[in-house]
Amino acid sequence: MNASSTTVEYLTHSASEIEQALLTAFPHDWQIPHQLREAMMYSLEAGGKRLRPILVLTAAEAVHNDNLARKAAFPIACAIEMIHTYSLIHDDLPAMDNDDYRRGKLTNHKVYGEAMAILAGDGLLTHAFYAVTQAVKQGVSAQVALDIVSDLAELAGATGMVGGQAADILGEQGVTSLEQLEFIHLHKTSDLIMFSVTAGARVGGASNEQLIALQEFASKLGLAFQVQDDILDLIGDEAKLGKPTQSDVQQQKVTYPYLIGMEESKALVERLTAEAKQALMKADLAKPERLFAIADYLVNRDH
Ligand code: GRG
Repeated sequence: MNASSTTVEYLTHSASEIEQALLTAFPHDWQIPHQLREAMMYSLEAGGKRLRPILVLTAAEAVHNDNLARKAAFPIACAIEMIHTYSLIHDDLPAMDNDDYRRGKLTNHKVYGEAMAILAGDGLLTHAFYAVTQAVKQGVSAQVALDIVSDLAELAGATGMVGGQAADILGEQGVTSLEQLEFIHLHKTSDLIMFSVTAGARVGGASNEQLIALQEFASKLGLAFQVQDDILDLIGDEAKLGKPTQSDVQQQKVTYPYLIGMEESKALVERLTAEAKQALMKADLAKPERLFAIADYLVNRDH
């Protein structure tokens, strides 16, 4: 991929590289019950933007401008996509959102049944930690791999995404304040984005100052991504401005447009993206252009 390729070309190319890598995530000679392997691969191969793994690769290259850092980051890119995929499988279960479709395909439990869908999620979650350890074979130091394992547990687990999901479920009876909503989004969505940027930066050999600036970038970007997601959901539901749709009411779904209105939400996405880009400037990176472009792309995305 040369430096002049467009952002869409870059994202498409990176997504297909990640999809290739995911195909060999579970070696073919491993003894895995056939249906479990199929259920895990069904969701891993179901598409999606691959945003989180792309951020891992792009952050590594941004800090250390060569192809080696990017290459070494692949196992970690696969790991975060496994975590993201498991969270979607579990989120779609009858006990949670009870969804029939995801990424235009039947949800995992609709195809393989609830028990196998739970196990497919469990298998992906556990394997993600194995995947991180494989980065050592690509030249990542054991200390950096250990730091990444620790970040992953913190940001994906009870203090991170799982905690955000729990707060969301517990708050369904009445999320009324922006603070509550921000807590949910920061953990449910931003934390995996935080992990991706931080892990890539660690692989690239970021200094402490760079890590701090990149983490500020990630937290603003993650929140902007979620507010934009809320906006797109509402547009997709042919919603009325600033009012909950019928399905929002049924699911008691409280979103940014619901709490602050559509125009305010759009302004918030713009503001958070601008702040994210300011933080990126502070990081003083070797090759920041792709990260800037991803921030712009996300704010303008329509799906
Ligand atoms: C079940 C532990 C557990 C957590 C679930 C991911 C999640 C937490 C819930 C899914 C619902 C949701 C809208 C979460 C917000 C994060 C988000 C916008 C997920 C969708 O991510 P995209 O847009 O999806 O990157 P693709 O399909 O492109 O990968």
